[in-house]
Amino acid sequence: MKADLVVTTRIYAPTQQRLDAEFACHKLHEAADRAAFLKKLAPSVRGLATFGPAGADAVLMDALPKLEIISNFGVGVDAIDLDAAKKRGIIVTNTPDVLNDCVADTAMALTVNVMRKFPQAEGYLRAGQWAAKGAYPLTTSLGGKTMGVLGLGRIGEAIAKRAQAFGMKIRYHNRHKKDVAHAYDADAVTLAKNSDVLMIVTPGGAATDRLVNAKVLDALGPEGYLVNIARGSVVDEPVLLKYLQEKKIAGAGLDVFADEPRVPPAFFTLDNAVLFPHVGSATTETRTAMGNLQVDNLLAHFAGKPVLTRVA
Ligand code: 8YV
Repeated sequence: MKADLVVTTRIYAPTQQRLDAEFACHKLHEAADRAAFLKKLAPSVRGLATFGPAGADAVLMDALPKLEIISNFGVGVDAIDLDAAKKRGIIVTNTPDVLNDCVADTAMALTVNVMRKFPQAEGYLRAGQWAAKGAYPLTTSLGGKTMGVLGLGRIGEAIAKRAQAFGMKIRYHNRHKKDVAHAYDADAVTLAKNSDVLMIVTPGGAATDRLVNAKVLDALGPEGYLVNIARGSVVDEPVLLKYLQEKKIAGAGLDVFADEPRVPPAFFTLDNAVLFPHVGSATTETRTAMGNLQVDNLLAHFAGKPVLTRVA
């Protein structure tokens, strides 16, 4: 008999197909009466599959007292109450590493696009302005500039490697200095001051909430660019919007926002921002690998084996 599994939200279809083949899936997002749905499943459900922003809170964990494992699709687990899971002895897994390259590619795409203004240059051509007005205005080179990586983890390292291939110098800030060749700055303000591009790669959650605030953006200054592929919560978004409007920083490349998928419309009118709809890991290959890891973690647990990628 297949084990019961609660699925919190709509997930990548091939992953859902694999889950359906292995488990008796119960879709919380399709339940007309959430409380009744959970009450019925409470005696039997030992596993839960969730997806990035849907997460899992303490109320949901309490509703499923037999829960042993929460398997997340995504590396970021800021929407899962990790303290609540720990208290209840629930294992939490995520999908690290398999997305590093794609997210790092996205980080570089934002960096190149915001500094070289390629989306605007293409718009200029498409609007017939090249012939009408002449060459597109000059932009800013990446080579020789310094990228400050805020959060030099596995994704940060993949971004640093790419930025170096573009001729950029790398600095970083982490809570603890790492054994790496890059220059270290003791805090986010100093890193921003020493960088032309501040690249946000930290996890989300309470520890990094609005870490990039007015002080950090002041340190980045009017020639500096901000790129965020981490979580919108890491930036004070209203302050960032104001700084972009008032040209207190040169520009921003953003893949993530504070209240996705709702992006404050004032961002849409900015000509110094490049905006992506959280597509960092959004390729068929990477999403397939993430989904497979999510399912494999559940299968390992239900086979009585250690999970593959447990969140510390
Ligand atoms: C996903 C991400 O798009 O892995 C993450 O933490 O932010 C992205 O790769 C998101 O988690 C949706 O699951």
